[in-house]
Amino acid sequence: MSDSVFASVVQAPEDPILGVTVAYNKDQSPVKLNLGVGAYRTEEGKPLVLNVVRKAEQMLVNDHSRVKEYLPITGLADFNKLSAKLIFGANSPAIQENRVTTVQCLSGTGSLRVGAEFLARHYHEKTIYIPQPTWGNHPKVFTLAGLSVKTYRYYNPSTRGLDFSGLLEDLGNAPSGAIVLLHACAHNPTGVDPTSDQWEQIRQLMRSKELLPFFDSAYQGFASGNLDADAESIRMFVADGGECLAAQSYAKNMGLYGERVGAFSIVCKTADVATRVESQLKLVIRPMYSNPPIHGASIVATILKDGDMYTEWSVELKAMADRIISMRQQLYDALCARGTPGDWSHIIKQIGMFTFTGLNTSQVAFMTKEYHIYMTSDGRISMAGLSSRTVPHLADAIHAAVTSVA
Ligand code: PLA
Repeated sequence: MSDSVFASVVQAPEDPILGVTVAYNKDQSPVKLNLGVGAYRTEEGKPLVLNVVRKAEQMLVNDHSRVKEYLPITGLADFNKLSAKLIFGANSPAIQENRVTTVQCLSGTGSLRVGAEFLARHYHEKTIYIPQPTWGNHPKVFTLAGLSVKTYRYYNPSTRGLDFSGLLEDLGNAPSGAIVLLHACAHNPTGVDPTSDQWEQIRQLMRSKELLPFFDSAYQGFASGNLDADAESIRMFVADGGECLAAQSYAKNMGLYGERVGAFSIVCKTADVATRVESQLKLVIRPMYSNPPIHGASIVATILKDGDMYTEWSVELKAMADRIISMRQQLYDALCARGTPGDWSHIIKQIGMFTFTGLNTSQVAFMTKEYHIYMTSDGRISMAGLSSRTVPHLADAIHAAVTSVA
């Protein structure tokens, strides 16, 4: 037999985030703990399907008038309208003036990719500034779409807080028109968000320099437990009448991870521009995956359009957010109780799904080897994967890592 025509293909490394789950799955230890990927778990350590999602699915299954036809290229129309309302606000003038175009995409990642492909084709400035650090997939998505990626300062490791002056300086030095990727809330991986005042300063600077905001909203409702509060940053940018882009994911806030349901919106200056923009988004999507899947979007639309189900969702969402916040407190208390050297107050100060612990690569490797705790090598842990039962084990591991590994 002759060699494979692919014989020269080299083995690729695992993904820095999803590869953590691959390693976790291979571990036979009964105490193993996966704090890598940001996926919500219950106090019992189980994945959660929201009650309201089960209910919506039941309604969909029982409705025999529903068929499995292709959706339009832009997805489910109801879903798109409701998604825009969810993120921009029920009374958003931009929506009322028909200046917003929203297309259903494959969760947050697909929304970012469609948006990036559109910008690469139709926007004059091809440079996108992303925060340093950011979600590991951002640079890959934007580069593959044809944009050129640069970073702006975001996080100061010594304060474990926002490097606000660095951020303003770097955006101030960006070329006029450059695209700027902003995490709408619950910044991943740092858990550090600007305050409202800081957002306002960022907005003023960006508008004065004509920088184009591209919001990644993967955690609406997960940061504060309140859907409106978590959209405040985006709404500030829409309220000034300027243009902006937004990628929405329902993976975390509705627990629809594997359904791959999300939305991409562009807020334009006029309805006429929005119509033409949408026509071009269709040309981006059609050769990529033709049209999006129907099931997840139907679940979301069912919940968003019914007042009672919407309320039920927001209660369940708040419960998830609250459980994460209580895990922060429990972990912080457990480290204090152990007298673990260092200041751990960032655990309770940071926002959203993750804690950026400050543990280094060697300490992370130690915790995985000795304690079977899996996390990304940058020291990020998913608080959503933790429970009262597993906090002591994690605290023991952190204590041992900090006291024995430099
Ligand atoms: N944007 C940010 C900032 C994210 O953190 C994630 C997911 C996404 C977009 C994309 O999510 P979606 O495509 O599933 O909607 N980040 C996860 C998972 C939760 C991942 O890496 O894919 C994470 O662990 O960082």
